[in-house]
Amino acid sequence: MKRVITYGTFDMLHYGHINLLRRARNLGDYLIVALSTDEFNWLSKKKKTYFSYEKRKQLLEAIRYVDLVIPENSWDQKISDMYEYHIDTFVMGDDWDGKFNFIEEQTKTKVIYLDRTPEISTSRIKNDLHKKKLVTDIDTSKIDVHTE
Ligand code: C2G
Repeated sequence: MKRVITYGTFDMLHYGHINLLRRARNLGDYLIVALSTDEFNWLSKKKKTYFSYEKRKQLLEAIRYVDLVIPENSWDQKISDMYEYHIDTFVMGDDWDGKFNFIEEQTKTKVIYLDRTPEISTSRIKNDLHKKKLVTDIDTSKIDVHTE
């Protein structure tokens, strides 16, 4: 069984995350997501998430590509994770390109960076919602809404 792992915050889950998770899962037979805890997000990424760790975990566990969700508590857990979970392939979006090559140098785990999905991000969603920019490619005047 080929085991794959990826790490992230996955706040306000969107299709960019799903694209990443689907491609990561397709690189093996079993996908683990190391999900950043609320404390790690705040202390190490200065990020405050909309959804708590428990809610983000619940969302990820509902995705067909995800087999196991574990906590990411520290930048420094990756090497031990590779051994503890017998990981064959480590996957991240290419906004992290090169940042985790040390994993391939120090373990038997292969490191792969996948293209990020353009134009979508959690911060973009927050900004657009703030500016009330909702779905623009539907001409609502053409929608024939039946009132029940
Ligand atoms: N991603 C993507 N396309 C997007 C947005 C995100 O492919 N449009 C990918 C990112 O490259 C990352 C994953 O989805 O691989 C999760 O993204 P974030 O939740 O933003 O994760 P990040 O804050 O980058 O945390 O130790 C690693 C960190 O925990 C990564």
